[in-house]
Amino acid sequence: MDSRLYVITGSAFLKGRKLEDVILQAIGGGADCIQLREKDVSSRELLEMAVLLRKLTKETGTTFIVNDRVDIAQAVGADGVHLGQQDLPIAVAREILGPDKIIGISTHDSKEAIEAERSGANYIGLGPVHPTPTKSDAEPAIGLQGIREVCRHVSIPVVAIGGIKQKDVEDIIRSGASGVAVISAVIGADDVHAAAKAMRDAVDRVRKEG
Ligand code: TZP
Ligand code: MG
Repeated sequence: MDSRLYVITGSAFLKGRKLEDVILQAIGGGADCIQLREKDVSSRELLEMAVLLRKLTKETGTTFIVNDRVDIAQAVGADGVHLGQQDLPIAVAREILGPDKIIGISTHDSKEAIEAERSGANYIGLGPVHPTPTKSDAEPAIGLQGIREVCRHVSIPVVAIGGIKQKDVEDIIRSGASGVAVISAVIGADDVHAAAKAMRDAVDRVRKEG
């Protein structure tokens, strides 16, 4: 699970556009992983969105992850699930999904990151890197220093998240993250394809440096 540009849904940023159009533009620009994350919809609506995104991601060879909901990930044959510190434990999700699915978990510091790796997570989300209005209950920002610190302690991929704009991407990857996860910078962009491409190109540039 070595995602370079991990794009997370956020219906609040669609501005009247269709989710499938926006996601296809993001994938076209270079998003290699899509996460379905919607906090304010019913289980039925979430399932419908998951079915749609599973279809699009399968057709485009893109990894598909469902936030929080192991049941919905399993029901639609998603590639994996993304858990928070207060969601099901990794061991329980692993028991349900089996050894081949991707399990990621949100982390904020080295202690959580080390525990995630020890528990068998395939990757960690790490952040927020910068303050972000997108997640109202986000923890304090960790900055590039926080990324460097955590990356010294784990060997699973570290996907940085939180308030990330295009101009931040190169420094984040140079600090040791393997990729960046974004909501507003891509989903909320006027030109979604161009925004995704600029971020993906920035990741690729730095990773080519070595
Ligand atoms: N987890 C930590 S920050 C965040 C999540 C889901 C929000 C990321 O959204 P944005 O718009 O890219 O800051
Ligand atoms: Mg969660």
